[in-house]
Amino acid sequence: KTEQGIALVDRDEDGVDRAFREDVLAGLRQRQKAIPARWLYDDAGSQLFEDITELEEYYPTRAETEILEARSTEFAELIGTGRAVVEFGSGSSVKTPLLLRAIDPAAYVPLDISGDFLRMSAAALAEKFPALNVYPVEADFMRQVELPGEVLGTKKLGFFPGSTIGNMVARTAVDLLRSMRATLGAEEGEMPLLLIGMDLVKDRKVLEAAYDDARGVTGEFNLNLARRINRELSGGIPVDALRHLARWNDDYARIEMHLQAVRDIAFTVAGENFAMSEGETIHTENSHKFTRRSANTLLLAGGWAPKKRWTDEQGRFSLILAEA
Ligand code: AVJ
Repeated sequence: KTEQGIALVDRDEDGVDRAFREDVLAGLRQRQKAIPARWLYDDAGSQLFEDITELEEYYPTRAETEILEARSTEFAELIGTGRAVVEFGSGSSVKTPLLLRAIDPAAYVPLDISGDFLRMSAAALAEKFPALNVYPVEADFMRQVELPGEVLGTKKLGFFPGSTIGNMVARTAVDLLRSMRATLGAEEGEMPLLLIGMDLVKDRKVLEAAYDDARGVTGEFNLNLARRINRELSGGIPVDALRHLARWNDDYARIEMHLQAVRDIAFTVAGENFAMSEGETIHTENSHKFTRRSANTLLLAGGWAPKKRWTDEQGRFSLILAEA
């Protein structure tokens, strides 16, 4: 059964997400304009990302799905049954069922900032697993989240697939990993587990193609952020004057997405004036790639001890089981 989600997003009298407005305004005031990647995922952005996962060039979803399909017996052995699966982000129609079928959990709790998308995917999942208790929670999981009373006292498995952790700089990723520990009851001595996907460093051409596909879907995903700002923050960004840019930053081991001005532009957002000269960019996303060691180091810094690691056949992507 599907319980009503709990709305925890802070909106002002006009329904504007306060955190979104503050992040956008602060980001546009910087010399290198930058907006945190999580704002790419409104309902339209989440849908576009689902489209990205089906692209030929975008290998991470297929690679991670391959691991989930191949290792179900090992998951059952190492994780066991009867846990409450807490997914950080509302589940995809492909990956989450693979995990749930492997470990037969007591409950499934998807956490997502995007309420409509959350309820849609939770409903689809509840239909696939009629006997499973599904408790969607609309929340920003960067902070500690209070889980529904129904799963208190049940051992937790956190599930954070997709290498979403790669969207964060190390400092933020560590904060998130620690919040997850708290959300999952580590401080109450519950010894939660975490199953986390982390994409791996590889050939630059493969990486850049994955984030700049021939059909331009990733470009639409990136430009949707500008459209969202115009829609939700009474913005006047001339979207036609921006182009999608994806490039590998070798020093930081990450793919960066930017929106680049193709001419000088001036616009307002939420009543504030901004300008960009030709060639200037808004940095919209980082997608960090890991090595075995850098992945382990990050997890340890966040309070998680890696226990087991799997990769796909081609060694492109890793899935790591860690314990608090
Ligand atoms: C959702 C973070 C896994 O970084 O690969 C895909 C987002 N951005 N194409 C990624 C994304 C552009 C994606 N994650």
